[in-house]
Amino acid sequence: MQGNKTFTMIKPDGVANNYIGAILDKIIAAGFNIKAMKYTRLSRQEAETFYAIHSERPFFGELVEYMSSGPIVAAILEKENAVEDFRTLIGATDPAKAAEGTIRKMYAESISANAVHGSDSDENAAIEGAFFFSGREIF
Ligand code: IDP
Ligand code: MG
Repeated sequence: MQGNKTFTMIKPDGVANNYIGAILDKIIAAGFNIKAMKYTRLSRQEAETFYAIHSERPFFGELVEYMSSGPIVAAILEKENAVEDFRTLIGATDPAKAAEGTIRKMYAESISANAVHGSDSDENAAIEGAFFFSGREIF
């Protein structure tokens, strides 16, 4: 059975370019409910932990540096088939390859600074949500 929750971040470029409102509008218009949300910033060490799965990839250093470079918005979202539908809404990792109308196509700067994160599985959605939120912050 597909889960009904996913985890997202509006990444430092999305926040710095003042796209928080526009991105949240698209998320809500697509039928997602916000179950938890916070404006925060990752330390270097927290970014390393969050992206540990990518630690062997050549872009890991760049990714950690970038994700800790400024504030982000973290959120847990709810919708039927949330993980898959949210990945469709955000589009491909590289905005140059993302479909028209997707969040990354509209708001991302580059393959690294690509505006939003979206969990890739129900299991990772649960892990990533728990990284930022405790039970009493989730509605
Ligand atoms: P995803 O965010 O679409 O799931 P992943 O492959 O899981 O993409 O990569 C995680 C993040 O690492 C991407 O969102 C992007 O910020 C960064 N990233 C991925 N590939 C590259 C790359 O080739 N160069 C620089 N950064 C990258
Ligand atoms: Mg990923």
